[in-house]
Amino acid sequence: MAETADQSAATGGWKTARFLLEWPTWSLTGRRRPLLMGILNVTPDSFSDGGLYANTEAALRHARQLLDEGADILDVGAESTRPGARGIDADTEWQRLAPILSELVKWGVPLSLDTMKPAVMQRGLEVGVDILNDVSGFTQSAACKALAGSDAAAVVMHMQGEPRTMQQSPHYTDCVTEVRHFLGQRLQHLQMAGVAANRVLVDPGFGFGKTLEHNRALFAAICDFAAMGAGVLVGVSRKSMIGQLTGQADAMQRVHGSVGAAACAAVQGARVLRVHDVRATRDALLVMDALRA
Ligand code: HH2
Repeated sequence: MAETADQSAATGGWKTARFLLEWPTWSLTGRRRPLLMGILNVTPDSFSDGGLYANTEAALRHARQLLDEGADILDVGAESTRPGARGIDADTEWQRLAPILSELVKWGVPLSLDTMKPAVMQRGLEVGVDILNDVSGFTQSAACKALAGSDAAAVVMHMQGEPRTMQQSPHYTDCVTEVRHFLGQRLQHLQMAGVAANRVLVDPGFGFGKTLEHNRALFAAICDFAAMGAGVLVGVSRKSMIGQLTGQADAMQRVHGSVGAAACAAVQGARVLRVHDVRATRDALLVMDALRA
């Protein structure tokens, strides 16, 4: 069942549990520009900031900083999905999340939960998160059910394989077509489960079972993903593709490269940019807004 464009998150705004997130516009062209999703990893082992915000006080301080810098949405994750990561169990994941989510939900800002586990999604929904961000694309029926039984919004991401092994030998016949096919099927499935189109964004999943060439092809196709009728979220912040393109082996040194990629994604029509470095990305977007003809 096709929905009209106006009912989709691509054009009419993103309907989350508590907030309708409207897309801001570039002042010169009137076209839509992206919202910024600030990353809060409460993990000991994330690839770029593992361990920095693993205790509640440090995590909340960083959340405040992300908002002060201009984040529109906070995305909280407690399990690293970096290449090679071994998963943790749902109870461990929830123990890391519970004190942070229960506080952040009171701040009145759009709150996204980055998890692949239906049991964690369910607990997050009970606490009141607004968005479920599933890097496995709601392929588990319990994840789909948890989402459909709530008012939360969703980020549906493509991943080939699983984090532990996904970068060993990613392989596609035609990466863009295959990722688009997967996302199209997931959109259809969610719609049939009763999740309205204006709740869902898609994400090609940069770095999740992809080589640099795959990532470049997907990046060049952001406009094609946007044409699927759902808004597109782009997450490349500090990732190894930025390291490969800049020669920066240390993830903390990839800020400038990440801002360049974010600006490029914004021009191509991304609706949400998932970033570690909110201030730097925001400043770049403001300058683009002021100077682009
Ligand atoms: N990337 C990461 C985690 N979650 N979610 C979406 N939708 N898109 C992404 O590209 C994405 C994501 C990996 O980045 P990070 O959270 O910084 O690292 P780690 O998984 O090591 O915690």
